[in-house]
Amino acid sequence: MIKFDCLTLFPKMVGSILSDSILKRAIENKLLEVNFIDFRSFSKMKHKNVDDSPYGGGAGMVLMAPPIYEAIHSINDNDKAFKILLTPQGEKYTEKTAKMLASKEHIILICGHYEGFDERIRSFADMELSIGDYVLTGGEIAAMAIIDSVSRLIPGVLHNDMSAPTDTFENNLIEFPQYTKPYDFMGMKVPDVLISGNHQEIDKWRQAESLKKTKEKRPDLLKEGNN
Ligand code: 6GU
Repeated sequence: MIKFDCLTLFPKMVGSILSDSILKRAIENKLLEVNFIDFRSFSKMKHKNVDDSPYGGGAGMVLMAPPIYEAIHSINDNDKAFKILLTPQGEKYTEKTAKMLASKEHIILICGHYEGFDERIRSFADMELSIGDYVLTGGEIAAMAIIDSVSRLIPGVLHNDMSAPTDTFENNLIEFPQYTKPYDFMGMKVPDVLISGNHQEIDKWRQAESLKKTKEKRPDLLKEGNN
């Protein structure tokens, strides 16, 4: 069981990934819990503002520290939770990070919006994560990516517990090619080895294809230190 508490001004957006299929079943089976906290409700400002203009001047608005601080402290056992700030300035999120997070019991995700954070918000987090080198309008899409990718690593969440270890990025490799019926699709046939019934040969072929595909598509994965 992993519990996520997601601080966001757009709870419905992040919640949309929980209403279908795998994650919905994970929640029903008590393998996963996801709560949303709209930190606007913790604003002590007249109009429930959560941002203001930057000290020193300049364009844009900056997210204020107090509503986020109060929202975090409203969560039970927040001191023991692993807190993540979602920002394009964070460490790049990979499957390795997903595995590390899958070992946690309680994760707090802090989604920013607007142009930036008050620098003091950084002191609330154990880690800052980015899902890639591009800028999103807020951390919600990153939070969805993290909740989804961590949840599928929780034992029992996927139909087949054996499927995760052969997936893309396991052992720094891309997954081998898969085929199902029909045998012949518009002249493109299933490789003979897969219908040979020889499991040793099939494993050998899959390992070789996995390596070949990785060299072609993602040679960077094969360099040491990546992923
Ligand atoms: Cl986590 N947040 C924002 N706003 N933009 C991003 C990101 C996060 N990761 C990549 N781009």
